[in-house]
Amino acid sequence: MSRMLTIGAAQLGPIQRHHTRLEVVDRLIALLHQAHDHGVELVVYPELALTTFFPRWFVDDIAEADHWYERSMPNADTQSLFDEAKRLGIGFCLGYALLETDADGATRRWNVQTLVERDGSIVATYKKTHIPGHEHHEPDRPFQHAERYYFEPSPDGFGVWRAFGGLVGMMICNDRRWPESYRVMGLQGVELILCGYNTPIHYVPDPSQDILQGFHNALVMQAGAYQNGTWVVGVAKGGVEEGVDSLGQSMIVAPSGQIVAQALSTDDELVVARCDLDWCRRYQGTLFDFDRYRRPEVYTRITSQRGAILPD
Ligand code: CDT
Repeated sequence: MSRMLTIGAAQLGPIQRHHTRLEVVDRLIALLHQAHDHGVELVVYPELALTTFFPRWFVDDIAEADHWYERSMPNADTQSLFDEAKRLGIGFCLGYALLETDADGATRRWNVQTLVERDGSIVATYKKTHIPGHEHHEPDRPFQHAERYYFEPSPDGFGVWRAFGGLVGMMICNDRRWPESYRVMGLQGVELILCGYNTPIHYVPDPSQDILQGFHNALVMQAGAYQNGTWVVGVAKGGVEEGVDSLGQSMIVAPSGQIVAQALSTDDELVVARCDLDWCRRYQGTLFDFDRYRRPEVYTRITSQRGAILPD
């Protein structure tokens, strides 16, 4: 048996502050056309794929940052991407910042990815769960990573949806470093996890990690794929954006944990792989037969506590 899906990881190079949404959407559509030439059925774009990674700057009045957020999806700036993808019969996953007003009139700010099927219908919008970085201005840093100021952590957790002939989940950037992200989706039978990221090479709290950024990126996605018997597609916005160098190395990882395709550059680059969703069964039905081998009764700490509690 095989359920083949041809997937394109559509890495982006930097988006500078002065680049308009329409300029960026032109780049997304150029990658979509490359994808079409390769028979791709699903294109995955990075986290915050419509703008520069604005959490690197702090503004005292958060309303001054509202222009970085979308109010709806699709919207006037992105409609051409939706139209062209539908015309070509290609689905896609797009990361962006979303500003919502809730029923009480409160403003809610999210870091999201929307998954769109080949017929143009929206499958789901996933909101980022693990929000890294800091809440307040830290003037001694060479650049900020104030995601915790700009985005709320989603209360929804990790869903899995029937789409593209399989079971598809999403996560965003820092989510990929947490084994729980993959496992919660694994427990819903996930076969394909889509993940956009923006990962600065320089990790300010501990620069000894800088040289390991590529290793850690591959390590977590390969482990997450293997331990849950799922495909994982990780897609970067890389290169030097407003003076901050970010990791490329977009990759498509098989349920075996093997990298089957990887970006060579830190620019706009399409990486393609033919992914057999039935390959997941080899792992989910054997070594990682969860129902047979997992021991949830001894894992209660996973959900009952957050930080480590040391023994006496
Ligand atoms: N965008 C995002 O989540 N980036 C983080 C950077 C490290 S935390 C400052 C990441 O996990 O790649």
